Amino acid sequence: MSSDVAKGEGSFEVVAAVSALCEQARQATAGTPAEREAQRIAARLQGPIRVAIAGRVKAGKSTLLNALVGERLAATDAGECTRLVTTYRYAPGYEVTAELLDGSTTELRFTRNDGALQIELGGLTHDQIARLDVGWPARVLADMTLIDTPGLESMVDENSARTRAFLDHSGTNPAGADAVVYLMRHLHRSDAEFLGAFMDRTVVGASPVNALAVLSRADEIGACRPDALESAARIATRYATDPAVRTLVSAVLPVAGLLAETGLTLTEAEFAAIRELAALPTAQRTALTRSVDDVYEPASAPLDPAVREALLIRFGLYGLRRAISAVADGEVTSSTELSRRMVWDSGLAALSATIREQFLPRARLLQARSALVALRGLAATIHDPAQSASVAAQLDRIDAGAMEFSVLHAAHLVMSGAVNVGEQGAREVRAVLDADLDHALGLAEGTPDERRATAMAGLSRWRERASDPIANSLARAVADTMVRLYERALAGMGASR
Ligand SMILES: Nc1nc2c(ncn2[C@@H]2O[C@H](COP(=O)(O)OP(=O)(O)OP(=O)(O)O)[C@@H](O)[C@H]2O)c(=O)[nH]1
Ligand SMILES: [Mg+2]
Repeated sequence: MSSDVAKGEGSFEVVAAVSALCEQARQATAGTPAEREAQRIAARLQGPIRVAIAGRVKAGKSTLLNALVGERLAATDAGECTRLVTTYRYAPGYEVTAELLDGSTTELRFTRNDGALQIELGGLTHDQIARLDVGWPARVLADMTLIDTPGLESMVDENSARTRAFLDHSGTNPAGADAVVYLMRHLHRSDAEFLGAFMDRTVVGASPVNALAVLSRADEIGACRPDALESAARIATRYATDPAVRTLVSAVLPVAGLLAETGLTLTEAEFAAIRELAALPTAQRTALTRSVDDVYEPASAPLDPAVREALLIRFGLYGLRRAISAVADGEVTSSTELSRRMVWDSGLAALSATIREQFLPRARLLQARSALVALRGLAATIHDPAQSASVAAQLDRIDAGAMEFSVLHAAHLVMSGAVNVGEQGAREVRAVLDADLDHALGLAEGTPDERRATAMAGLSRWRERASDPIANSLARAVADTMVRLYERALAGMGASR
């Protein structure tokens, strides 16, 4: 085994095997409607990782997506587009297409209104459209395709059904996403339960290896008080240790998506308006932003009420107060500085970093797994029984034999808390998921004898666990995987001597 076989970018063996199987499935379905699905699976395996943004209605999903991209692409109003799954992927130019329920696609016209993308459905209604696809030359999208999903209202309503169908990782429904960012708005018990139900019932493949949670609209916590973001951070930390949450996601990060979105798309006109409000006497500006109603109060400020309303929509009450006082106190003196301040406050940087650290190194592996699940669905639809059986048999072979999937499975068991291997053991398992094997196992440095001794020590540690009579089968599976990794590393050392 090459030393980087368990690493995301290095998972060539399993990706190559799955790619070859995609091609076989394509040939077996040539000329049938399923051929397109085979092509789609193959294309997804090659493209960037697909990250879905999911959560309840109005959790702030579209706003957060815009913040991640740095442009106002996803609709945050009440229009029809919020009810559709929309994929935002990198393209050298600008293009918007609708995939209809009958499988055909049609190009859609779009405009930009005050910087916000507006898609014209051209007479189509949302119930004719399976999903929208937006190609856009935004840098972030070169690394990951982002997918906005309709809000989950309940586990039964139609919009939720679309989201669930899209994310479903089981049965015949090929999963549309390789990883999920799940937004929770408030820390009501029901949100944790909802997260559990959502993950259990709809994203069977989701686990701490490919799911993060965001405590969204963090600025609104505690009625937008000045310490809202600090409270949000504390609550998110507490939430992350809740067993019901920890088994499903690897982290809970507080983010005020609106602050980030507006910060990244701030206009000079908006800054000028903020500056005008900041110039008011202290008592007057405090009174102006005491509540949402006060902002709307026609006689209360120099600006046109429509401008104040627009500011409220763009900044939120917390953001408006914060921006006005930052300018009034001289903390920021230009639109660039205000923009930077808002993005900093929002918590976006930590989320972006976590997505990059946790999803990107595993991207190829997660994609290979998604493709495998999708191929399983496709195999069942291949008419020629011999071909269908051949594809299915190869799927089984890859599934059971690929070391990479064993590593992914072990990481899932450890990170979700299903198996306890101690802190050091857990670090080791997580490391082999993301780093090249020698680095992950501490075998990259030292003399050959030292490296061999380290590997032998690791091997005996995990062998002991693997043969522990009181360990359950899951714990043994994790230990067996680690034993195999150390054995291979040792075999590699033998060969290089
Ligand atoms: N104060 C504040 N408001 C936010 C934040 N994020 C979103 N909002 C507001 O919440 C409302 C819903 O935001 P969206 O981003 O459309 O939420 P969504 O989850 O995509 O909503 P649906 O797609 O309709 O389920 C909008 O009015 C946003 O401006 C935030 O971080 N802070
Ligand atoms: Mg939305």
